[in-house]
Amino acid sequence: MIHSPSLKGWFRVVAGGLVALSFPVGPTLAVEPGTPSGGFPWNSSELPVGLEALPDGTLLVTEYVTDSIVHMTMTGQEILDAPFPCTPSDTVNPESVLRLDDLLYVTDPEQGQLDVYDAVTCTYQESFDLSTNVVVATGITYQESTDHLLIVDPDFTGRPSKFREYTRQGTFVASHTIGSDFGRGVTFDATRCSYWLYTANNDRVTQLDMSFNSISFFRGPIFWGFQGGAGVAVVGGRLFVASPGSHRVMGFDIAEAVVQEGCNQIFGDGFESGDLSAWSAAGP
Ligand SMILES: [Ca+2]
Repeated sequence: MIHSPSLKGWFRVVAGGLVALSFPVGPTLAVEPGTPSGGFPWNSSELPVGLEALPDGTLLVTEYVTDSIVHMTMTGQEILDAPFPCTPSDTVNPESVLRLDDLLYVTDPEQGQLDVYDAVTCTYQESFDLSTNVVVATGITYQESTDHLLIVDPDFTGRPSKFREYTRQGTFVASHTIGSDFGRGVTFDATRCSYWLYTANNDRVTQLDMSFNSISFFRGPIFWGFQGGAGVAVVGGRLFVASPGSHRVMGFDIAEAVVQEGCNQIFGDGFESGDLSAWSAAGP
């Protein structure tokens, strides 16, 4: 048995000749997770910070300077017929944004709040006080299995960084340790049943399982020559990371990233409420 790279197949020497045993189906297309792919420059003097992927594959982006939220395509073209840009009136510096149903949740680290707005009109609804349980609110995402919010808290007081878990009504539930690095942007990736977390001190994009354990990582925008990283969002097989200092949103290929188990089974069994205990009792 010999392998011939030039012929891209396996052969056996038979009676002095070569007989093909098998050929790969098509060319090898696997791309290492974390390979730059797509992305776009930010076409203004604004600094893109928070990213949120909407179901139609467009992005909400929070901007420093004017502190607005804009609505973009994956190529960076603003969607002019949507009711954006939105200027979240109760937020000093909108760090990250999450859209759930008809609401926008915007972290407001300056005021120690999570501000809630109407997702269509941008009208202010209410604020949840985070100061009791969160030192600094950076990223935010949504945990489908529990119907809860997860807020990244890098802490900065010498203790490990945490996810702070809240209900959608703003009630604190629990803290989950996610390590000693400076956590910033985060997103839940339903396709891979994982979280993706950008940590600013080491410029890493880390994939976490549903128990918040690190399972893989790749290098972020700084490694590729850009200045800083912040929010993250997943659209299909691509993960975007905002690089505020370079006025850019970078894209990374994650099509070959590990797919964790646990999410599809839950929803496939009809427990859309995410009742994990019910699922465990019933079995897959
Ligand atoms: Ca506020």
